[in-house]
Amino acid sequence: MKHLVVATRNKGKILEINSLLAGLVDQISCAADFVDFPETVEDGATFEENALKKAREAAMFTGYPALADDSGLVVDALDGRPGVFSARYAGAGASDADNNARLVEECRNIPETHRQAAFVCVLAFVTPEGVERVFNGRINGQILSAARGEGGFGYDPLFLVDCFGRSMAELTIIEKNLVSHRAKAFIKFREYLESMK
Ligand code: ITT
Repeated sequence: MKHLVVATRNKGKILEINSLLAGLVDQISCAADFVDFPETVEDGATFEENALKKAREAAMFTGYPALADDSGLVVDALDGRPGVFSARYAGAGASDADNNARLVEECRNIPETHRQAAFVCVLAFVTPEGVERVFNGRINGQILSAARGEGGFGYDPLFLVDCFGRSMAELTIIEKNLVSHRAKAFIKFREYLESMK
């Protein structure tokens, strides 16, 4: 593919996505590369609705094929919260630190045996000609009582990755990109693009 717009402003995502797209796309642009790139209102009830909305607006605005990532943390004992509200769990404009503090607080009384959670990623690919596809990825883990590690972004320091026994923030970006929710969705996107050749 010649040119793909990645409809995100999240710097943590951009870092991971650039390496997940390696060798697949000649030129990658993101929201920050355009003046007045649309600020999509993420009012969908599902990750898929929000991902499609972001990708449609980006494809329409730029005239290029667009990829949007809507992702978040789903905690079983919190009835799936923060879910689609992951970016603003502690309120509009909340920082990662604010959201993590709220998560620690909400999980305070949940015993270690009941802290199952998952990171979920839905990628939406939309072209100006009207092609629309979605790809899903998920990784299971447990919510930690206190932050561990310095890597990644968002809730990574509070998410113990089952298959590594380390927090997501204790993984290198190479390790995270082997197992993450985002990586799994990108494997499906890569297969789709290759099947289109
Ligand atoms: P864009 O909409 O511009 O892509 P955003 O940060 O608002 O950026 P989302 O609406 O998809 O993105 O919200 C996802 C939130 O879920 C994100 O802000 C993190 O708090 C969390 N999240 C998603 N993927 C994550 C990951 O790999 N590690 C840690 N937290 C993650």
